[in-house]
Amino acid sequence: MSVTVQARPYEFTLNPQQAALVIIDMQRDFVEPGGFGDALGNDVSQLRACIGPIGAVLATARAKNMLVIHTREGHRPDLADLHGSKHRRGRFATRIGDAGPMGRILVHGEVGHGIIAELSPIPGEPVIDKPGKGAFYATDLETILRARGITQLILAGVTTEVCVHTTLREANDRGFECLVLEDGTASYFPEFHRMALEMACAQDGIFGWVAPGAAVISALAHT
Ligand code: C5J
Repeated sequence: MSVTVQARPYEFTLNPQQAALVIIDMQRDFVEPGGFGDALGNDVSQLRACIGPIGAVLATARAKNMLVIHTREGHRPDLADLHGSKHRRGRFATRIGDAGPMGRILVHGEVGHGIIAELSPIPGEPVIDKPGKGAFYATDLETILRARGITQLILAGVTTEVCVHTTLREANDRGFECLVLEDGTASYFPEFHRMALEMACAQDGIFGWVAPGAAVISALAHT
């Protein structure tokens, strides 16, 4: 049974059986002091605003038995999957793979690489480890989605204009219908967040739809 989500630029017809909630990179390395985001000179407190709204949609998705997928950006301990171009970029004192207060920055298995406690995956929810910004690049995400018959994605996480937008674009080109949670995403730069959302739904939905978490929750209440 499909339901209608009040969204921009117009209503989104959501079919919960064919939809997945994809929560992107809600890792300590981006959200907490001492991680990758902090090492790049960002005010990581900017990202906390999206935790509550994501948690609310996550609870509803679980209650409605929707597929929930989590992603984590990071690299193998030997950094063999880290492009030199990504490793070298920027003039920062701390780089990917260097030791920090939460372990080696953006490295699998380190404390900082983990998803924040508030949004921890539960058994049965696939966790996708991705070396790039987009969740489709060099991962099995598309295989998992196709195997479950998923055609629609509700995108949440951080950061709006980087990993969320890259994933949105990848998904759009692969034929998935995407809705971005406007309060379930965040950026270190509020104006980038706002513009990334505008870009997502400009031109009558060039990449998809944008809606607050409450609109998704209220639509799912009818299922
Ligand atoms: C960044 C991400 N910003 N998850 N990663 O490097 O958006």
